[in-house]
Amino acid sequence: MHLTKSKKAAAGTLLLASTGLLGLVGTNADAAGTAAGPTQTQTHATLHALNNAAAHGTATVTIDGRKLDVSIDAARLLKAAPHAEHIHFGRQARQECPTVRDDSNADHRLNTAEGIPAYGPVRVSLTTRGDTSPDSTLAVDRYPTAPKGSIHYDREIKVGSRLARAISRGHAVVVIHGIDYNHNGTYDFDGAGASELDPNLPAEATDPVLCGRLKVQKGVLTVQ
Ligand SMILES: [Cu+2]
Repeated sequence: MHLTKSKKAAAGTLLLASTGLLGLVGTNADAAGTAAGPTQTQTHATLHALNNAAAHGTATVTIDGRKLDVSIDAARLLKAAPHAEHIHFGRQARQECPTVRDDSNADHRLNTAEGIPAYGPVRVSLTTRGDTSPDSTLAVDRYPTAPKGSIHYDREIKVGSRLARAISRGHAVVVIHGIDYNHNGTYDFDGAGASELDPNLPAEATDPVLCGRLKVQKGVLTVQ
């Protein structure tokens, strides 16, 4: 009996060891999880327009432990208006950007709520200052305002280790909000009524305009 037990234990150890090895070969970041070494993972998203917007952009998030270095460039957004921007992630979500098939009420626009099955809830509010938690999802006075229609955002943000791991595995999505449907140069209720998130805000202020999944960049640490 004792022999069987120890054999089992040995087999278990072997299995663990080989799993660890696989991890090392697969993704450097996760295998080294506990190490405090210089293990960074870089993720990158091409931001594509939603809701027939003309906007475009890119996002880069470098993960180092629990530290995120977030950098976003976007253009052709509504000028001089706040653009809420977030990192969305949901374990149950499809972990991608929504499509027209997510327009569940068939009103020919995707609001933020309709996108949640695709990109999940807000996990990080990419504010310019102060709190970056989901509490700041609609903190319109602390988001980039795109003075010339473009955003250049850079901020270092600390998050929980589980979220950091999810982002470093390529499961998170960057979403920028705010779209001037009726092209009158401002967010107003004539464009698409009230926001489903806050009836005091026009839907134009909260509907998603740009979206991209943060894909893991392989080989960025390779020395040539
Ligand atoms: Cu968002």
